[in-house]
This record gives sequence, structure tokens and C-alpha cells, in this order.
Amino acid sequence: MRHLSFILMSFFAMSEAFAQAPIKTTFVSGSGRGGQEGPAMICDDQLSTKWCIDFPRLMPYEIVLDAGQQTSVVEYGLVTGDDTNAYPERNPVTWKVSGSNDKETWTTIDEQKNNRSLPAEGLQEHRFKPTAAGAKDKFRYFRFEFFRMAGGTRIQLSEIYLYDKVQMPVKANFVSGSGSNGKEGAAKAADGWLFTKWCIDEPSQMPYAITLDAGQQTPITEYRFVTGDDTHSYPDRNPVSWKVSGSNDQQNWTTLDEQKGNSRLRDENEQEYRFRLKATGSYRYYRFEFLRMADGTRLQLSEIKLYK
Ligand SMILES: [Ca+2]
Repeated sequence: MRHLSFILMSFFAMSEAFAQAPIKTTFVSGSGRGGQEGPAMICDDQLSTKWCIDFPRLMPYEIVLDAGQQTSVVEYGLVTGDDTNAYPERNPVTWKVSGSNDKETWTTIDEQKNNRSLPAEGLQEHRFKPTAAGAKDKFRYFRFEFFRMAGGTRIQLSEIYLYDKVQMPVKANFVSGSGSNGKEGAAKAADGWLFTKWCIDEPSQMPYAITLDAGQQTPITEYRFVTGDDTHSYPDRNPVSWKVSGSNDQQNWTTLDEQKGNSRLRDENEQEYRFRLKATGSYRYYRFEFLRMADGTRLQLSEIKLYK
């Protein structure tokens, strides 16, 4: 089991290429009316809003986004709706992505048929690499056509992200953190191993903090938390409120992200969750402060990872 964790970890660290912060897109058109769950919610950059439609006559449902300039999309991300746990049948399984520069002539950049990789979980982003003949061409407009959902005719997605750059994870070294230096000390959240974890239950030390060193000034755009190896047996140790800051001298810190009452992390072992920093700057040191855990004062995470 331990061996397997390490192999998986290495595989992801070495071979998976991840995209940067998404391209800023604006909404052009889409199926459905305006309003609270209208198609424009698909690119308002807020996970708390979603596009949700059940209007079979309009199928395939369509979204057109404007990338602002001609660009090639190396990856795109579909983010599930906030209540997909309860309504997993709303995930799309068959769709097509096309690019255009005049909104009249469209070139297919990707097609997915009966693809069930979107998780039955709320607010999860799953990324896809376009593989059709036109995938490398540059376009300004991108159209998504959704032909079929996992069950029924209702679709929901909270965001569609487009990415134009590919990146690799940033190796970050442990600097300091709350708790002991022992077997479950803070350093274990940055040792690259999923079967070691940072586990702390010392209320007097809250908020729990950990500082990581990217080695040099690095514009981090995304961070990831991996839950502990026994979170299923010992639930409620996941963080729900935290803050991320960047610094170059470990004295002046700039807040880059704040999450309050975020219950995305589930009580499952070694699950990875991705978060995009709300602000980006080039910093050497990144600090995470954990202000509240799911139920009480015990925190555990097996890894905290940085991506630029
Ligand atoms: Ca670890």
C-alpha cells in the first residue's frame, strides 16, 4: 500500500502536465434564459453560481465563450455544480468543443463520447486535453455543445475554464509549521509522500500554520491539499477555513487566498483537491494558515502542493 502510494505520487509529479490559471473569458451566448442559473454563470469566475438547464428542445445545449484574442487551448476544465453529490446525473458525458474566429466557421478541437470522468461530487474540476485535428490551431471563440448527460436531460456546470499554458508542479521545501517535529509533524505535509501526514490537535496553537519555500520567487497559481491516509476512519479533520499568503522575506505577507466554510474536502483517504489562488504574485515563501477544521480542532493533511 505504501509502495503504491509512492509510485502514484511520483507518476503524477513527473508526468502529468498541469495548466496554469485559466484564460479570462467572456460570455457570448448559450442555451437557456438569463437569470440565476443562466448560461452566463458558466464564466463568471464564481464557483457558487452555475448554469443549470433542463429544456430538451434546445439540445444540444450550447455555450460560446470569447477568449479575447486568438489562442490555442491546451486544456479545458469543466467544474461540476455545487450540488452534484445529490444530482450526479446532471454531469455531461457526450460533448464537442469547437473553435472559431468569426463565430460562423467552426473547427472541432475535441470530442468526448460517453466520458464519465466528471466526478459525482460538487465543485470538482476535471480537465481535458483537446485531441481533434484542429486542437493546436488558434481561435478567439470557443463553443461547447453538450449532447448527452449521465442521466436525463438536465445539465449543470458551475464553470468552464480554458487554459493556454502547460506547467509542472513546483518543488516546495518545508520551512516551519505548527506542532511537533515528530512522526506527524508539519514537515510531513511537504515531504512528497502520501502515506505520511501532518496531524495536529493543539487548540492553543491555532490557527495552525505551515510555511513552504519554493526555492526562488515563483508565481504560484494553484495549490492542492491531499487528505490523510485514514481520513475515512477518522473524519472531520479536514480544514474548512484557511488563508494563503506569499512573502519574499517571511516578514511581510500578502494574502493570496481566503476560504471560509469551504466543505469541499471529503472524508476520504488521500484525495487531492485543487484550489486556484485568488491573487497571484511572485513569491518565494508560501504560508498556509488553518483557522477552522470540519469538526473541532484536529487537522490532518498528507500533502500540500504548489503549482505555477
Ligand atoms: Ca506527506
